[in-house]
Amino acid sequence: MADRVELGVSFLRTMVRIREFEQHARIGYDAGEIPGVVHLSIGQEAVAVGVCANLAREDYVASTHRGHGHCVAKGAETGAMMAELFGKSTGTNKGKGGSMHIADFSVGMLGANGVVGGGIGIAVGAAQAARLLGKKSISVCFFGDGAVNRGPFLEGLNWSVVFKLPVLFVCEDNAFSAFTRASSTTAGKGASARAEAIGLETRSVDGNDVFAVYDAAHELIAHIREGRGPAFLYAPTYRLDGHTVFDKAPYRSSEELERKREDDPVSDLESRLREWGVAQAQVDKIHVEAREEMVRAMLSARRAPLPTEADAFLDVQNIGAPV
Ligand SMILES: Cc1ncc(C[n+]2csc(CCOP(=O)(O)OP(=O)(O)O)c2C)c(N)n1
Repeated sequence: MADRVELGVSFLRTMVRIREFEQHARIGYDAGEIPGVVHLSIGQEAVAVGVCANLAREDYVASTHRGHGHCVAKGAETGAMMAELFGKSTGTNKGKGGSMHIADFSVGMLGANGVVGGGIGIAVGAAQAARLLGKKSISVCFFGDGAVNRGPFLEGLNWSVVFKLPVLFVCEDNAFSAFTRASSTTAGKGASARAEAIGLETRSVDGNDVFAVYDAAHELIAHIREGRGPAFLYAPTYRLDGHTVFDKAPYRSSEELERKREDDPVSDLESRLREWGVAQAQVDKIHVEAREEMVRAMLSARRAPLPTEADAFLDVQNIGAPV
């Protein structure tokens, strides 16, 4: 039990850091300091944390357009992430990627990306590369419910089974595909049934319960590491914010939102930890430390220099040099 408490505290720390990061990103966006589009994953933190807690640094993660949580959970440094959102040269991608394209290869984060389902091919490719290079790394691919209706889903899952690749596919079903209820655009029995039909080992769990996610991912990752092929985790959760920071989500009722707020994965975990004897002071400290970390990240992002015009021509392919 002591191990579970310790694990729960570490889950809470990462979940709160993700939430604070995103709340500060919203402040930066509202203040006009962050260019581009920002998609928040507030309410979905348990999926990122429960899965990534099972990974080693040399494992890979491919993400979605809603990728801050996956990056933090995989170990990316929040100061560099915030600077990336601000478009600054100290960012994870020297300010060229922004919120939707954060990558940090040093921790195995292969990148957020703006193409729905785009991470699937990246994760499968990374798993195939690991196989060819004789590395032990596995790949995890996070994607939304919207991606299961796109071609890369069928292609990626099929390929991974044919080649028995070390990939965990994680479908984070946050109930919406942009402004549309995902249930209204997905035919048949849904994501898990499709994965099962293709031959993947599959589990469904409550995506707001970080321990349920952790335990299921643990089992599936053991299956993958034993060389028994890819696996699929279906994790229904809920997006508490709009699709992007400027979406007020008029397509759902305030009653629905209130009901879902009562199942907030962060406060659910806090209640469980208190029942297990963790002091409120310890929980409060986690919040204070996360807030301080993100305030520091904001301050250093603000002070950091923008990239120069010449930097636009570095680290890119086939566009030639400035004249
Ligand atoms: C190939 C492609 N089609 C359409 C879009 C526009 N688009 C951006 S996000 C989004 C919804 C994606 O829903 P889901 O995969 O469930 O992820 P969520 O936004 O719910 O996290 C769409 C359709 C896109 N980015 N890429």
